[in-house]
Amino acid sequence: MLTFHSELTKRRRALTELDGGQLVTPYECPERVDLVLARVLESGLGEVREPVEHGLAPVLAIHDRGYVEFLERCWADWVAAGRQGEAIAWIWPTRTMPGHVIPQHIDGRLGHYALGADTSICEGTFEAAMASKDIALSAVDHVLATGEPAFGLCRPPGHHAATDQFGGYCFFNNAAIAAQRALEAGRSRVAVLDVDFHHGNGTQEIFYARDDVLFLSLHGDPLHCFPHFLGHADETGEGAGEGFTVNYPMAPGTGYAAWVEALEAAKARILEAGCELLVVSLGVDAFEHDPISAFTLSSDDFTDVGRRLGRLGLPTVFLLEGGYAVEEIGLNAVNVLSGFEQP
Ligand code: OKP
Ligand code: ZN
Repeated sequence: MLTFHSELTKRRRALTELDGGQLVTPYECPERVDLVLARVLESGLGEVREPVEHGLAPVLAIHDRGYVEFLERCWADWVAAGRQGEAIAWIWPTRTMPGHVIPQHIDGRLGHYALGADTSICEGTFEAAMASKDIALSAVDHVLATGEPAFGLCRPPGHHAATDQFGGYCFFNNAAIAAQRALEAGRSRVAVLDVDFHHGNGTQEIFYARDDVLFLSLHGDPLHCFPHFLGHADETGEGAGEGFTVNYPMAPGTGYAAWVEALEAAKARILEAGCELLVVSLGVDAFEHDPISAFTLSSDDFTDVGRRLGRLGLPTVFLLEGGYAVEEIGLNAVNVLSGFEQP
């Protein structure tokens, strides 16, 4: 299958992540892209292509305009405020102080548009996020045009990004942007299957009231795992979207036997709903040695995941989300893709 890749994704090279009370070097680092690309080339998966620029229109089909403008200007505003470190949100609207006006000050704007403090904004973040969504769009365009599968080597990831919030290393919701693209190309229903260890809160929020996108997520139970405030099994959609959000939260320590049962249940729902295209939010942080996750999938299990997805027989676009065991990120991601091609 084709891989879409761009060096521009590496324009984001954040230096700080607030993690356990310390500023650490971010887990979501540009080297992840090089390592996955190296494995794609080594495995002979197929041709690697540059994405086509798609501009902002497909972003604005999903995200709030004020949010997009905030992301575009954030770094300049932060520097203009005389700040030394990277832009990190530290005050939020809360239950007791909800706020009804978007602040003007960069600190207030950061809190308004951030869902957590884990994700610093640095120079180049907007450009990398633009490249990442162009990769997703080019990959889904290829699937739409040919019916053949494609892999978008997206970075930064997207599934935590909501209509007007960034966080969890995500800025633009690549999977949501790709799903919307498929609808606009005439597909009547699209499935977004999120196999990243973390719940895809952004994708869920974006499509929660809609029945044209079926969102399904296999993830660490939010009682114990990031993002903590969304992803429970009783969140099933609202209004027309009732029944079109499906969550499979699983306890930390969950292994492949239980995980794959959830995967098969998700596959059955995708077929039942008559989805015409599959977007896979492909995080490989369910891996046993992932440093920030808690499932125990092996590298061979990822091959089996791909094989099982291949048996769905749907036009499929894979978009990279998480995966922080950098030694094995290439192996694990490409195992899914290779497994898909040998059902
Ligand atoms: C992004 B993706 C704080 C720990 C929490 C957020 C995890 C984001 C995961 N340093 N960090 O879903 O792989
Ligand atoms: Zn993740």
